[in-house]
Amino acid sequence: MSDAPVPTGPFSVPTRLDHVGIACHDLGASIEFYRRTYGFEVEHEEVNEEQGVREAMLRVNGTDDGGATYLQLLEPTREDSPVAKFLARNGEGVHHLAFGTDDVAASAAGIADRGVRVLDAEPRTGTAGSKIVFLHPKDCGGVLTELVQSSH
Ligand code: MC0
Repeated sequence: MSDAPVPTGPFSVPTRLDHVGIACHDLGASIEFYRRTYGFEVEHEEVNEEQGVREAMLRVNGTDDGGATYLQLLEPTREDSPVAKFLARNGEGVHHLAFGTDDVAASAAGIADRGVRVLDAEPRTGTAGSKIVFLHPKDCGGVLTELVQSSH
């Protein structure tokens, strides 16, 4: 066990699981799998050119006040994107986890202080106008991790 203190305030601690990102080759087929198998419906779809993805958010539980949890299905829009590289290397599957926070910049700064590489110097735009940063998977036990601040 480490003697390092468990992070608490004033550091802005992530408070919930926002989504699980899943890489897929065919967004339509993947949406259909989750609809047919579990009854999950698409709440939102968009293309994020900066990240090189076409994506669908399927709500698993929660409400519309920023406290919901989603599956995020991700199909690459170009070959040099992170999701295309991931698919070429691993095939379809879980790509990242995203934790929700009220203040993504403050959470990222607190986590950087704990020795984890933050991949984005400034928050970028994520799903539905959210603010996001990614943490390096090699500093997070092999899990690509995102911090997300909902737009609402
Ligand atoms: C790569 N690695 C992963 C991984 N991607 N490990 C776990 N999960 C992943 N998803 C590992 C590789 O296996 C490799 O390990 C090492 O990291 C370097 O990978 P690379 O692809 O060769 O190298 P990089 O450095 O070019 O890219 C990796 C990195 C990148 C994580 C830094 O993919 C990145 O910046 N990702 C953040 C942005 C992103 O993923 N956007 C797409 C989702 P070995 O052991 O072989 O060295 S966008 C999104 O999700 C938005 C829309 C949203 O939520 O709103």
